[in-house]
Amino acid sequence: HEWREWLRALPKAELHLHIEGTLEPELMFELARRNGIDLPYADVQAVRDAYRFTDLQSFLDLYYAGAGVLVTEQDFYDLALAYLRRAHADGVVHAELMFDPQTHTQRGIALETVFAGLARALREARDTLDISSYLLLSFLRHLPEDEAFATLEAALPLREAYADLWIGIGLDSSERGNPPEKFARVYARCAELGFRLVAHAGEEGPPEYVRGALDTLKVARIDHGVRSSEDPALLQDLILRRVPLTVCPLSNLKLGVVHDLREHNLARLLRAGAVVTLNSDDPAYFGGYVLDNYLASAEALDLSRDELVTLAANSLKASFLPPAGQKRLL
Ligand code: ES4
Ligand code: ZN
Repeated sequence: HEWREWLRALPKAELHLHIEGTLEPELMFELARRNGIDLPYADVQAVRDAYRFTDLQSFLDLYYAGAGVLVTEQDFYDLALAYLRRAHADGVVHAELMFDPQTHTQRGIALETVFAGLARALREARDTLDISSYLLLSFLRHLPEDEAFATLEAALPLREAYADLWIGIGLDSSERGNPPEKFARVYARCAELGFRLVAHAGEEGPPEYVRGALDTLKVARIDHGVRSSEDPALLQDLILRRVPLTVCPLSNLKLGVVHDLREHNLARLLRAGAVVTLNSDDPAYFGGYVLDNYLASAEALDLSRDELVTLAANSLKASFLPPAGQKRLL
C-alpha cells in the first residue's frame, strides 16, 4: 500500500544487521545440499516452524546451527548478495553488515574464505546496484577475550585487501553475564588500530552494560540500547552526546524484549531526543527486513511522517560514511 511505497522511497541506511541472520530457509537448504550437509528439518516450512523464540539464547542456538551450512567462498557471496538485493529493494542505500568470524573459524572455515565471499558480494552490489556497504567484524561475547584477540590477530593481515569494506568492530551474542568490561583490552587495541567501534548493549542486559559500552569500550553507537530508558541519567547522556541507538523492533518482539510493538519505547526515546535508527538485526529469523520494521513501528506507535523522515535521516547520519557521502545520499 501507499505507506509502504512512501517509506520505501526514503533513503535509508541499515546499521544493525548480522549477515548470518539473513540466511533464509530456502538458501539454507540449497547450501546444505551443495555442501552435503544433513539438516535436522524435513523442509523449509519445518525450519520456519522452529523459529518460535522465547529469549535471545533460544534464537542464538538456531542461528549458530543454521550458519553451519556456510562453507565455501561462494556460499558467503550468495548469502551477502541476496541480502543486498533485498535491502536495495527496500530503499536501503547504505548497509553496515556485522559478521561473526568465530562462528566459522570454530568449524574449520578459513577467515579468508569468509572475507573473500562477503567482499565479492559487497563490491558487486556497489557497482551494479549502487548500494554502498561496510563490514563490522563482531566478537562473540560468550567466548573469552583471548579468543577475540586471536580473531583480531588472524584478521589483521587481511586488512589491506579489504580496507574499502572492513572499517569497524562489533560485539554480539549472549549479553547477560558477559558485560562489556570483559572486552576492554581488545576494544582498546581496536581503537588504536583506527577501527570504528560498536557493541550490543541493553538488549537483554541492564543499562549498566550500555554505560560500560560507552565509557569503557568507547563505542560510537549502541546496538539496541532499548533498556537505557531504565536509567534516566544514562539516557540524558546518550541524548546529549548524540550516541545513536540501532533499534530493531521486530527482533525485540520475536525475542520477548517487548511483548507488543505498541509497548516499544523507540517512539519515546525518539521524542525525548535520542538518535534512534530502525534496523532488522536478523531478518530471516525475525520475520521482516528493514522496510517491515519501519512499517510495523509506524503502525504500532503512530509515528508521524516527520518522525519517519527523522528515523531515516538519523540512519544515514549515524552511519560510518564520511559526511560528504551522507549528504549525497540524504
Ligand atoms: C544477535 Cl539479536 C542479537 N543479539 C545479540 N547477538 C546477536 N547475534 C546475532 N543476532
Ligand atoms: Zn544484533
